[in-house]
Amino acid sequence: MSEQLGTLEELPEDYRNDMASAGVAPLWPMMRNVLPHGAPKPVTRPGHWTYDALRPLLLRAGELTPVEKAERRVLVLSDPGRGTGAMQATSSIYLGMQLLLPGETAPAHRHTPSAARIIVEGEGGFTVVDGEKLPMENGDLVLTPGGDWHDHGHEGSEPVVWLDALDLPLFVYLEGSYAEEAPLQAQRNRPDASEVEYRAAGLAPSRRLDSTVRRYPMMRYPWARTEAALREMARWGDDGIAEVDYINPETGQDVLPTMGFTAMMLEAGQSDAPPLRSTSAAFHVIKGSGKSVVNGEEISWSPKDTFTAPVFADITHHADSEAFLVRIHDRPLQEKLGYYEERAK
Ligand code: 1HN
Repeated sequence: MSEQLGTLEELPEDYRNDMASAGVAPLWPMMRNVLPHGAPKPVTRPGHWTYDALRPLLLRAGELTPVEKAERRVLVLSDPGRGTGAMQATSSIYLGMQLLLPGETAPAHRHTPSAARIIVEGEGGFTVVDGEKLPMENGDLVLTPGGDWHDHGHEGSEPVVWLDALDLPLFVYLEGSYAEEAPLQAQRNRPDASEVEYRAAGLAPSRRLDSTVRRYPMMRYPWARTEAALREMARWGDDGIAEVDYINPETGQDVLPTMGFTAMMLEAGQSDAPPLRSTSAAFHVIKGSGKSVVNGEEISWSPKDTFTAPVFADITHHADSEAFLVRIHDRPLQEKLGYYEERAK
């Protein structure tokens, strides 16, 4: 282990000025900022957004701002460590709560970042991704992969709300974030692939040698199937909580290149103390209530709440009633970069 490193103040002023004029700076005073010992020192702080607080604000946005003036009518969930207005909830995950009112449409666009939605409230909403109409039902996970055209519509009679998760911070950091716009898309007149090609786990359309498989073959994961799977795993599994990863049914890999989605079930009274993970995470409560402790901060959650944890957070969950949470994380990215890590507590 090296000694305490030299500081900028220790250097003569004329030398500092000459360095600045030459457009250089000494590394050693800044070294520990970018390479702390043992583990990262995240800027991200745990966040908690109750739906009780967000819902009236969203509905008010519906009165104040017509969707035409918003393109996407969204309230952004800003990381408390970065302050309100920050376009990120953790280092790698952007979160926003989006409102669409009956009869409204959000125009088609496509962009480099990928998005996924978890439906929070309301019936009759849908997203069209590359011509495929994806109904949005409570708890569903709906993907809009980077580069795919998507627009939203609403055929129901009550407000529809969903949680958007995007890998936007990463694309902004890379200076790779941009969008293109287009008119609403024509919709193919057929149910989405989750209802046709991937109706049952373990079955996929038979292919010929020369057939091509879409990169994102299934873009809607109906909640009812996730819940049924978790319930059976909880019923028959050994101790430990029931957890499932959302996967691409053709490859078995994560559903998007950088973001991963994991659903978990906690039975009433059950606790979970996962290992410290190198990923940051956002938890969305599909059903149930309970408490989580994230780096010593207690978060009491109820249905439709969202909370976050920085990288390497010490997390415990406890369910007061039977609970279902979806964890949004960046494990796919970290695995691609070769540094995903779990540390036992
Ligand atoms: C976006 O495309 C949507 O399509 C929502 O609904 C939120 C936030 C930042 C950039 C693109 C959407 C977004 C977004």
